[in-house]
Amino acid sequence: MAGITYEDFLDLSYEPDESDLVCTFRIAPAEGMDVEAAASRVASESSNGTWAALPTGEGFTDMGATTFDIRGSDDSAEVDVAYPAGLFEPGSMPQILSCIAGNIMGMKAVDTIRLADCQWPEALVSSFAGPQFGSSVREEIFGIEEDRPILATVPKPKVGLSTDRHAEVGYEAWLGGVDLLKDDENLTDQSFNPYHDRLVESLALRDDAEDETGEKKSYLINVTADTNTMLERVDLAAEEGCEYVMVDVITTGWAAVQTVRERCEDHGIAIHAHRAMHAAFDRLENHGVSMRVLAQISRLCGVDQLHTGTAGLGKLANEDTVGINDWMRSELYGLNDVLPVASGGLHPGLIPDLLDATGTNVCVQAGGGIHGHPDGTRAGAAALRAAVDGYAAGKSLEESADDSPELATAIDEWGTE
Ligand code: CAP
Ligand code: MG
Repeated sequence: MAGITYEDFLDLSYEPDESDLVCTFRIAPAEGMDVEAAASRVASESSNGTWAALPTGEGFTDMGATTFDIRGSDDSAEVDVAYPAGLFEPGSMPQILSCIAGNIMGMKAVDTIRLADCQWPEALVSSFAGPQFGSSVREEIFGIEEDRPILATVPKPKVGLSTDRHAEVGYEAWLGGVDLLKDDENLTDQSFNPYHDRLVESLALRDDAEDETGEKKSYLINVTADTNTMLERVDLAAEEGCEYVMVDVITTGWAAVQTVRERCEDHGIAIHAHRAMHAAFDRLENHGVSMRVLAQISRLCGVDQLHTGTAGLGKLANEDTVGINDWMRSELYGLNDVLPVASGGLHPGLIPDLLDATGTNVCVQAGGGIHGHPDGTRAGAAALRAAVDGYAAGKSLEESADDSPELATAIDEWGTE
């Protein structure tokens, strides 16, 4: 029977149209499957094909994708697939992902498959809100003029601190020199530290910290929840005077992120994106969805700052932090950039290596590397601040430590690696 078959999805002479979404996949074909057969199945299953030959005819518009480049062998290859614009619902990240990162991830035709990169066409990019502020949070919220990163901290232990104690830890960190207090990912609205109490108490101490230091301080509260609850939390945060909220973007889901982004614009507040669970998608190099693509999705959906790792330093595995950060700053049809957040096992002794790799237009976040300081949170924050201020002033870490006993103690405690 005539109709759509797998062969229809492979055309190595095809040149993508500028309205196409082009995706690069890394695939390992299943045993006995040659790379062309596997690659055509990727384009088929992710657009309009299936395992059986299908009738077409009247009342049918061809939304088929085309595999147009294959680099590699039957064991492992990089494959470029072009998707026609009409396949996608503009502005719907769930619909796009159901195509390009959907059934194909479990297809038996491949042993492994990774969505490694996307080139987004203008029409699709323009259908998303994109970041409201991006890296301009540094000037717009904090008015920081020096060439230094925003400094953030998350109270530790992650959960279990009472509201009073949590707010007090934040206050100490602000006084020590941190700009931004952040909730941890698994702290939302639990009985030991309810959301609304924490919001009000933390902001009261933020105001005190601003008066005492003469610097702008901010608090980003974790609003992550089901979408309706999250919107209520955003409204409360804005009413009480937050400039930011934190959303755990992968666990909460992209549709919710898009909805929260709209509500945040109503209030003019920024979104800090935490990325718990990203490693379930991106840690295995040959399978899943790369962090690079997750960062692209985050930017389109409109977060202002996003965790992208620590350039190999610290406690967590990272995928190409610097390359991802460069992409987040790259020109994308006028869409705002995203401020990268470096976090995960950071401490003051790592600052020079970190900032050499990432530059200073970032947010640096340290939890254990502040609150684990032998002299407490305020000293830990002062140590981190001395390290970044020294870096911005062109001093070595040792020179900075000469002027900061807190930094000297941090280096004694944790070293510089
Ligand atoms: C860091 C952190 C962050 C991770 C997120 C934590 O604490 O608060 O959630 O850094 O990782 O809970 O581990 P420490 P990533 O500073 O004490 O390590 O940025 O890689 O998504
Ligand atoms: Mg955390």
